Amino acid sequence: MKIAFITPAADIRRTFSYRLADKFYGPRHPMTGPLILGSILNSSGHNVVVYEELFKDINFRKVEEADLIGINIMTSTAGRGYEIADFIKRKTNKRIIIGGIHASVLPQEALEHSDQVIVGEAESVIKDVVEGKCKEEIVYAPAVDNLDEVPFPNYSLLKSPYNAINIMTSRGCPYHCTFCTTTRMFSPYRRRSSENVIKELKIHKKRGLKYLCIQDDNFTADKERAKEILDKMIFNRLIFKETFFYARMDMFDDPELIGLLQKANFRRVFIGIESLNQQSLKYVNKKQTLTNIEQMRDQLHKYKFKLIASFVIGLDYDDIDDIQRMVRFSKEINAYQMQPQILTPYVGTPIYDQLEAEGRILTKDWKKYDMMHVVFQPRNMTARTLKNEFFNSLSTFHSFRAPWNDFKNLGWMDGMKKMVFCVVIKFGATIGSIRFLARA
Ligand code: B12
Ligand code: SF4
Repeated sequence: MKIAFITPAADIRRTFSYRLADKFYGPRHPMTGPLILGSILNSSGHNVVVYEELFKDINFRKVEEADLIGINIMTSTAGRGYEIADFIKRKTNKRIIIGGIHASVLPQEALEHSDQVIVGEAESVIKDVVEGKCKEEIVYAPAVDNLDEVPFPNYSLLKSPYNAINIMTSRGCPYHCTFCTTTRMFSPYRRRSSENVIKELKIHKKRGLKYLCIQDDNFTADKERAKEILDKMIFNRLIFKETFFYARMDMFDDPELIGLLQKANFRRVFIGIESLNQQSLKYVNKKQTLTNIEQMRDQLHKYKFKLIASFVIGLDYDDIDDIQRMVRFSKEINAYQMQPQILTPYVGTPIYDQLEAEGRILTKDWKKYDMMHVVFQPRNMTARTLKNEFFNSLSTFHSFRAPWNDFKNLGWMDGMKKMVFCVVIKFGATIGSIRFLARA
């Protein structure tokens, strides 16, 4: 059977300017889900292609050649996914299956736009569903027990451009922050063996890709296992031009781990600081304190990490001062990027349940659930102020002076990249703010 998987992209991300900025900025990598499912189906004799709308417009004439179309949706892309599904159905009446993190929490909604929906990790059921042996409209798939048994994502199926590899060495995270969706989708926390990870990395290295993105929600959750993987990467010379990963700030508690991360060129790290307000940290169950944050600040200057400092803004205990403190702190620690994320209550999380019960959800237009729109009523400020502070914080952090320290600390290339990035973000934040105020 001919099968096409599509991962749709949000409207803003399909614009020419966004794609251009993405191209310049660095690693562009796909979601691994469809590449893994494609790999399973391909080995069963099906003819599979995978499209990522993020990187290039999809040629729907080609998609229509398939007998079955699989669509992968997260919340902010659900609307676009449904548009695509309805369009293909109207035009060709082809079979459509929807899956992914959003379909897994709202399967009935996804079923309005498809023939079948798979809830959860689809590896164990995809073949039976595609081959018509599993006929339920909503199929509940169990979490994969042994991740080492999952086939590697097959990048040769991908028909969209990319320049980086996305690899997941674990699924889920042992923590349970109240706003986090992945710990609910990928539960319980599971790990691949280091041998299995190295086997996959060797294949990617041979293919000559320069960028590696470790997309585990928390790569250093199990520090001993992370060290084992890093050790083996160094031993096998599996070093990439730049490796990106997500971690918690407690990674700085382990000097041996930091040493190995540096040696393996794991340079770009995304850390969820979330808030500089102790009450807010407790409210989101982050299990980290202001003292931990100060300890990280004192460690950071010793190492050459390109830190993406991520914060959730608009939490119930935060006020405007906290947002402004975030900008000052990000500058103080010389964050390579400051990423304020407007609190987004995803369905299925405790934060969503709380805000829904309090009647504070302002819209269920999923396209706005992208961490850049205010979709709930904040407690200590208006929705308008929160949105404005989001733009202001981006504009203030990305000042024209911001890259100078990076030239000094990280070198010419990263300094230049940061400079262009600052111009783009400052410009984007200014335009965004003007458009928002004009509409309000
Ligand atoms: C890689 C990634 C990206 C990449 C690439 C995305 C792309 N190409 O569209 C980048 C960095 C660009 C990105 C961007 C964004 N992302 Co993102 N991303 C991820 C990340 C880290 C890994 C995805 C992955 O490979 N997962 C591993 C595989 C195994 O899981 P999977 O792909 O979901 O597949 C499984 C199931 O979903 C299912 N399945 C998947 N596809 C299909 C298809 C069918 C037909 C079926 C039946 C089943 C099925 O089976 C698969 C195997 O088990 C996830 C976090 C995570 N842990 O998943 C966040 C995540 C998906 N992203 C998220 C968000 C919010 C965003 C942004 C909105 C961020 C922003 N502020 O702009 C944007 C939106 C981009 C867009 N497309 O418009 C959230 C989504 C939350 C939600 N509930 O919707 C997540 C969960 C991160 C988080 N911690 O909150 N992202
Ligand atoms: S530490 Fe990160 S990945 Fe883990 S639950 Fe919290 S936000 Fe989610």
